[in-house]
Amino acid sequence: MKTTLTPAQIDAYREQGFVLQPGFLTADEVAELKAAVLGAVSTMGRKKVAGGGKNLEEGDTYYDRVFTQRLNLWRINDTVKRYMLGPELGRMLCTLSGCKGYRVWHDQTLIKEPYGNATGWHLDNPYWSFDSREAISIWIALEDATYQNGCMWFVPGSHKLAHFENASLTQPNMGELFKTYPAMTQVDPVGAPMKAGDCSFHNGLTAHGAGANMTRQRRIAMTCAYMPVGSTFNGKPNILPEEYLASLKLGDELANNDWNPVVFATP
Ligand SMILES: O=C(O)CCC(=O)C(=O)O
Ligand SMILES: [Fe+2]
Repeated sequence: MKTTLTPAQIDAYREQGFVLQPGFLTADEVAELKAAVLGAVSTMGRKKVAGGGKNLEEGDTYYDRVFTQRLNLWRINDTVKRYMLGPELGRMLCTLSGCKGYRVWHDQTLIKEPYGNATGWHLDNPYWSFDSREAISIWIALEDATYQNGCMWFVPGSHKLAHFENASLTQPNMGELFKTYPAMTQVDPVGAPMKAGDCSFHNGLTAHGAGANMTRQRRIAMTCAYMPVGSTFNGKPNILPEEYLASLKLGDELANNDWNPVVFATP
């Protein structure tokens, strides 16, 4: 795992709201993580959230055909946990943002199947149960991600324009987000093709999306979202387990070490 970041990458992340890390995983690491991800997915059937979260099932809507989405694989697979919750990765997040520590929010594999729908432009943080300008997601290509099969796209600098309002990902209009944020249309989006093993980091308020998969192969990605330590409950359920949700009051710190363990904290 290539965990060093250059000053130019850190500046790019802070200015543009995303950065690429080519060669993040070696070919052996890609093979190991991919096998673990696909193994975990196959044990889940149509269930979308592993390990006790909200009970969601895959159907056949437009959104179900954007990708095969399975969350919190780390809770049922130790290899996924070792990669996605490792302290070296956690340290990279702190280096990028300057935050003191991160907890895992949730992981998710996003497999854009052959002929899969495009991923509409959206922001991530507004889906989650905390509001932060410093949440970060990693997106790791486990197969080459290309313009043909639906690589990621980002709007540079959009994290500085965003607040906590979003477009719904479950409706099919790609550009819905820009009705809320017209200023984001002043900047050209940037495509991010990746080789298997490359990754990107994006801020939870950076506008991003992906094209349709026009090919006969699967576009397999493993992603994980991280929440700054100290973040507080904003009232949104997202995928929180019902019992935990019922115990939370607005403003409570999200500090459940079983559900959202710390991946890195600066001593
Ligand atoms: O993989 C995709 O198509 C979208 C990924 C995404 O939205 C994310 O990682 O936050
Ligand atoms: Fe996203």
